[in-house]
Amino acid sequence: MSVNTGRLITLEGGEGVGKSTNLAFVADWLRGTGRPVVVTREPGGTPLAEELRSLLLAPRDEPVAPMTELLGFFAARAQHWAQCIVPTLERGDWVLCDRFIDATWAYQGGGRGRPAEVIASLEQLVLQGARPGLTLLLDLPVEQGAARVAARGAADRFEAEQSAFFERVRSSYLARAAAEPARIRVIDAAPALPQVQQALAAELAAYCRTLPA
Ligand code: Z5A
Repeated sequence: MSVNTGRLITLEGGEGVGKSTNLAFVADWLRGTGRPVVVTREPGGTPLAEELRSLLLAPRDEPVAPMTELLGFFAARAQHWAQCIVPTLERGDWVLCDRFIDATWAYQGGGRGRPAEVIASLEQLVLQGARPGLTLLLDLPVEQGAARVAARGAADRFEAEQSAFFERVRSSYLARAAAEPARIRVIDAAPALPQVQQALAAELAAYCRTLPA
């Protein structure tokens, strides 16, 4: 399956960087330029993928084997890709996705230490080489992200991890951005929201200028 992913934009980053907060801003910015946008998320984005999300994130007594977790994220992604993302792109609309393939590289690769060749082969199987046109990576020191989410209720299975895990996730995201600087744009998520959103708007404008009219 080959699909034009120029209209697929993803938002990435560690916990508490402001992805959910800024998702609506990015969607509004795109809609303000007349682009129809479907906003979605991973894991999730279809009824079945949302069920898989609940299974993947729920705290549980039984240890989750790293391979089970990795395959679970790809199972949810395969469903989301086939049933939501590809049909949306094929009809010419935009997709704005809260987390996508880079999260697997950062969390299961960097965080959990799953081998790169295993992730790469699953990525190839599910996405067949497709990558987002633009990835906005919100970056924040781990302790600042943790402080922002501290007020929230019960932690999910990932939020319960130690800071060393989130440091590996952050390093992995930044390494990917360094390797693909044209696609993955790093946004400093530490300043006040208006400043972060100004930076997001500048990246979106620059990206849209590169596309055919
Ligand atoms: N996961 C994975 O392991 N592998 C995969 O392939 C995929 C996902 C796809 C669920 O993700 C988990 O799945 C995730 C990785 C794993 N686990 N973790 N951690 P999620 O996206 O649903 O959950 P999340 O990362 O935990 O999201 P989050 O903690 O809600 O972060 P956020 O959406 O980036 O933050 P926020 O809710 O927008 O903002 C947090 C607070 O900060 C909030 O009170 C805001 O008002 C405040 N905020 C935001 N921006 C600012 C600024 N600029 N200044 C001050 N305060 C701010």
